[in-house]
Formats: sequence, structure tokens, C-alpha cells
Amino acid sequence: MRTDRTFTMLKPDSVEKGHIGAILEKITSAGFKIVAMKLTQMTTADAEEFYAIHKERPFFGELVTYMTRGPIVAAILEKDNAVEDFRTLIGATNPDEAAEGTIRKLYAASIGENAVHGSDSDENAAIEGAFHFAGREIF
Ligand code: IDP
Ligand code: MG
Repeated sequence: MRTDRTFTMLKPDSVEKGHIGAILEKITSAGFKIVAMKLTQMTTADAEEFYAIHKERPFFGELVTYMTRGPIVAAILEKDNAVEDFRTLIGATNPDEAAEGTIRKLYAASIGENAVHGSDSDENAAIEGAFHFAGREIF
């Protein structure tokens, strides 16, 4: 995937609370173009693979349970400096530490249930986008 793209998920809590529209509005208003998007649900095996880097962390089981409990919105976003700018838009992992106006400050309940995912590097954006989308689903 190109380096001006990043990958996001609106996590199950965002879908459950009816925040899909509001969060997508924040994303597109910040200048991100949606080039792939779908409502989908991860299986336990999917979540264990997607978050494999965290498998030794104490919260891994909780994370997999959370991320598989309902549908998510997966999307690939395009903008100059996409990975870094999107991490800025979503805010810190812990909403208590997230800057005012960020998506996590506005919509996240806790460090675990934190509303959105954002890739942390161009390399991971490419891996994560390809995990969720076939080539013909990406525009
Ligand atoms: P990030 O999503 O901001 O990149 P990571 O450290 O990569 O944060 O953690 C991945 C996800 O794991 C977080 O978004 C959150 O859902 C969950 N998580 C991270 N730290 C904790 C924790 O201390 N307790 C419970 N869940 C956590
Ligand atoms: Mg991360």
C-alpha cells in the first residue's frame, strides 16, 4: 500500500453506541479520503492474528474479547502524512490522556474500549489494510 494511506477500525463500542456517522464526519472533515470501507466482524482467530504483537500483554484476552464482540467499521484512508496525522486525530490510547477534540477524547470510554484503531507505521498500515480488504475493494 502507498505511504499516504493508513488503516482504521471503528471498534465495536463505536458501532454499539451509534457513533459511526459522527466519527466518519471527524475523519473526512480532517481531510482524509475513504478509499476502502466495510462493516465486518472479526473472529477470535482474526483478532488474535491482527493483535499478535500484543499476545504477551496482560490485556490480550480482554482485547480479543472486546474486538470480536460485535461489528466494526474497517477502512483505508488517504491523506498526505496519513499515519502520523491520523494518530494525532484519534489521540492517545488512554482517553484520559487524549488531547481535547480528538476522537478518543470525544468517544472512548477507557484505555481498553477506546473507540478507534489507527495504524502506527506505513508498514503496518499496508499489512492491516491487506488483512481486511481484497485488492478489488480498495480504490
Ligand atoms: P493504540 O491502539 O493506541 O496503538 P496499543 O498500545 O497498540 O494502542 O494497544 C492496542 C489496543 O489494546 C488499544 O487500542 C486498546 O484497545 C488495548 N489496550 C492497550 N493498552 C491496554 C490496557 O492497558 N488495558 C486494556 N486494553 C489495552
Ligand atoms: Mg497500536
